[in-house]
Amino acid sequence: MTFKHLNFDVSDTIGTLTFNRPKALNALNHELILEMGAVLDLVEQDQGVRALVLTGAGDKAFVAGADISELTKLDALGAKRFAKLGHRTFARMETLPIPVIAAVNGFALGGGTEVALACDFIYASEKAVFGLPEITLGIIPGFGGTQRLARVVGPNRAKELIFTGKTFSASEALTYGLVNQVCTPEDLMETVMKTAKAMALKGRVCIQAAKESIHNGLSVDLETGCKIEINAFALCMASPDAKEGTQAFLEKRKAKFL
Ligand code: CO8
Repeated sequence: MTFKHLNFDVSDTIGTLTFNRPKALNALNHELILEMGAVLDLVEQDQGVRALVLTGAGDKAFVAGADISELTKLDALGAKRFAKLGHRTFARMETLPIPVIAAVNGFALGGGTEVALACDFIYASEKAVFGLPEITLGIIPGFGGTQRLARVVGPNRAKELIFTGKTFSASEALTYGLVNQVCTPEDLMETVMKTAKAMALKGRVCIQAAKESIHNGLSVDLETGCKIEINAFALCMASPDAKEGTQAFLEKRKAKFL
């Protein structure tokens, strides 16, 4: 399948979605978000894809936000529809049964930081620039930024960043806990792929169970979260992953998961 505003390819079980609107620094327009949904459909249907990586084409931007020229044409109801489309699409990455990693290679502003926040975790190039500058445009983050940023970096830091709209570097993002690892621009994709491949070799059921437990546990109290974990653990024990993993340990060999 070919797309107008992004590239998608699968290599060695890792899918890579590359935002590709170089003239607009990969800004997210309506069509691009629909294409992103189509990629998520493909990934969901293809058991051979074991991890998904999101990055930006070129060396300048990951995603420079929602497309501002499109935003200016929206009335309140149009804005609501567009915001809902973004929310629906980004939320699907959280429920995808495989790891989703953002490889942030440049500007990740507004919707760019928001799409990265909806991934399971972020690796960034030293050149990456993050920020939720919507306030400077007279709006607020509308693709989940007020919610996910506050959950990841805490409400006080999120308020500082959202109220000022200031940009911040990859190393600052690392200290905030927004980014897991900072790499040189040359090493970014190789480092991300190495991590993605390590995860792709793990059992499908355990990865899904761990992701669901963490994600679903975050919106409930600890006791309910622990119950979610107990059920997910039981599901793992009934899966071929647990049989293979434990047997391989006893036989002193490396596990080979399906
Ligand atoms: N939308 C549309 N076009 C963009 C965007 C964008 N977000 N960002 C950059 N571009 C375009 C520029 O207009 C320019 O086009 P042209 O060459 O035709 O003039 C081209 O990309 C290159 O950009 P610059 O010349 O500005 O490049 P610089 O290196 O000088 O600056 C920056 C790079 C700092 C990234 C600068 O382009 C910039 O500030 N961009 C806007 C960043 C921003 O404010 N992002 C937030 C957007 S709002 C948002 O994301 C809301 C999300 C929630 C939506 C909810 C739905 C309702």
